[in-house]
Amino acid sequence: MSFHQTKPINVRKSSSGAVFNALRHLRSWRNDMKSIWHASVLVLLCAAYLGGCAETQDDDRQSPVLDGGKTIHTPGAEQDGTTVTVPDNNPPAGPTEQIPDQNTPQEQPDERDTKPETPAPSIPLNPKPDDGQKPDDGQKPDDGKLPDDGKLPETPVEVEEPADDSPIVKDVKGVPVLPLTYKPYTTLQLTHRPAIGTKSFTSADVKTLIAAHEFIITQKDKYSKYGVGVEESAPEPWILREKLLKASDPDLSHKGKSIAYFWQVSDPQIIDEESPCRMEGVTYAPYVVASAYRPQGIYSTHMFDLHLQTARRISDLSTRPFDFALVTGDISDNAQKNEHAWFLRMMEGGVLDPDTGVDDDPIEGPGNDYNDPFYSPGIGKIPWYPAIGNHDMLYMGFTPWDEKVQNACTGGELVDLFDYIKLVASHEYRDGYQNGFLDGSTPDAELRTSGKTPADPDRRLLSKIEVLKGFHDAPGLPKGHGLDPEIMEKGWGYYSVYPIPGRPLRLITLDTNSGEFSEANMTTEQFNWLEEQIKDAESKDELVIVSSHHGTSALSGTVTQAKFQELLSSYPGVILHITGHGHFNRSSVYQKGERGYWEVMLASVVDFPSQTRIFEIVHEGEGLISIYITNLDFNAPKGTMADLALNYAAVREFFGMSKDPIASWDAEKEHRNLILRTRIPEKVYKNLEKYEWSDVIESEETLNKFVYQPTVE
Ligand SMILES: [Ca+2]
Ligand SMILES: [Ca+2]
Ligand SMILES: [Ca+2]
Repeated sequence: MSFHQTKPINVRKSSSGAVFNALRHLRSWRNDMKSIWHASVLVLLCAAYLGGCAETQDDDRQSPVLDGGKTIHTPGAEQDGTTVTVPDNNPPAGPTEQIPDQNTPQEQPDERDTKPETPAPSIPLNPKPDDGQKPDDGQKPDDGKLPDDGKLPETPVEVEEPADDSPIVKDVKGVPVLPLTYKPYTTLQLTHRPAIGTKSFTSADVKTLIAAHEFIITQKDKYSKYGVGVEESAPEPWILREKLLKASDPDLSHKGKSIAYFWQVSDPQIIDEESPCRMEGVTYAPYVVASAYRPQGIYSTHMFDLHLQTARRISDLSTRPFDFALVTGDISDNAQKNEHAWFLRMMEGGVLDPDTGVDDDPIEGPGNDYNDPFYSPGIGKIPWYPAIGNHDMLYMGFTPWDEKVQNACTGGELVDLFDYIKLVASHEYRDGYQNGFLDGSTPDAELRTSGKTPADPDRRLLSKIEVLKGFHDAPGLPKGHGLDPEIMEKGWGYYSVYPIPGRPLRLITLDTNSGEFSEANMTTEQFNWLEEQIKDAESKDELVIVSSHHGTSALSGTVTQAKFQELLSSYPGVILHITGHGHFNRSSVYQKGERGYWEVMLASVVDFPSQTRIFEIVHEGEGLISIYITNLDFNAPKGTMADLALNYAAVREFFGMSKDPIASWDAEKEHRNLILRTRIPEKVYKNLEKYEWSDVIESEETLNKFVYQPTVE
């Protein structure tokens, strides 16, 4: 293997406590822009590469978004959960209002807190010797095997603990399985932080080189020299958030019952880097839009597979497996048939060859480069429920496609599709921008902005209905994955299910795609359906969680953000809205009087910090609910391709994705590992009490008890 290994280095701690202020950065961003046209291109790339701008822009990522592809407007005040920032078109809530109108759930300033927020104590609900080991009862409730396909390996493989943390190397019938670390860990044990600089080059030196374009993002051979990548960092204990409680609420009864234990993964954006209709060429444009290029993109399948393996191992090691999994959209980067197929193959389990066009082996031999086949163990028997995202159905996630785009994607000529984007096509600087792709025959996947590439009919872009049917017909559990054929026939992917059969917990999955641009929209028809679902749940005293690809802040159109939030909070059995799309972690609360719920957004798989998360809903007794949220980094041994991908993902943050990636990452800690508290009505918890639930709180008893020794250099 010829990896440019980025070694962990010591980085001076950046000033912590950076206050998010979207508006301030928006203004500075405006000042920095050299032309409206340049802004337009950034906009397109933002949409194309991030899943959309409004939701992707945190404090450091502000840029405008296209409105219906025609005009430019500033994004809504993004939910950063720390400071309420309000752009001009969204006046701030009046002092007497409790609902920030048009502003997605924002955590209110501390003075509104009814209870102080403190690091969550570890609650020993079922005290047992804390030896960091799971009881070895040899009784795995789920061996993770699918019933009859015979494809899956024995899991987990029992191996002797190695002296060091060398990876478990396995293969299935000669096809390599991407290795995991010997021991599992969550971010309660270990995190990865962006790093820049070495003894020879300070972080300031390297930033100067980047600003002067003397160090550009495609120069992978310089990453190690300049010390850009990740370093191992401190564990992150849960932060307790009790904004929805009243001071009069009783304390924990310590009689917790685990109602639901599930995994969320979002925005893997599986990439066929050899596809000729990609936009990597803009990296070399006059203004060097470095974010158009993802150095980690060639490893997108590795990143997703490692996340899948990491989560599944934890499920297997828990007292009970995950009840279900949520896949909150953007499973492909460009809606291509092969990208979808790779995702579905990894979910199912089996051999995956992430190569397209002609068969390449850029580094001779198996299992040593991004285009080599590998064996994915799959998600096993964990039932999974998808929410469709904009990248699953639009060209590069931001615009409907036509025959011209389709032909460009499946053809062998590099066709410059910037001509196709009207906003850009006529501008004087147009010639500097072009499509580009990565050469899958070269060890470092070199960027090509001209010439031909071997064509591949599997690069065909899928229609929305094809994507929905792909989810519906995918193997694994449950049959149909929740999708409602009747609603699908109308072109929509929303549905409502009981994810734990026979239990009064309802999952409502929304289809927030406008179909016209990257941002969200909701038809009146879907809104009315949602209202019916919520009323039905209320009549049956059920607990409700909502999932969707887009967060509320991305919602525009007839169904306003306020109207949507008002509906979700109309029934206090709705406790949680789970989203993706933004490529960062955020938490916010919507509160109106006695009512309210939490909205939580998960980072993406494809971009730094590349995390998934485990939720656990615990009924603490008497209607008090704790929602445990624990983020996962994929457990990749050092030096493996997935580990390299995480380093590369962090590198990209230093090339224009964030003004200060380290400070942003530190600040985001407030939205990663959390315990969210809320209350549910008496009739709902009395209903829950009619059923038997596990009294093992997996977050406490399993996740918090992993023992992982960080690598000592
Ligand atoms: Ca490939
Ligand atoms: Ca190829
Ligand atoms: Ca190879």
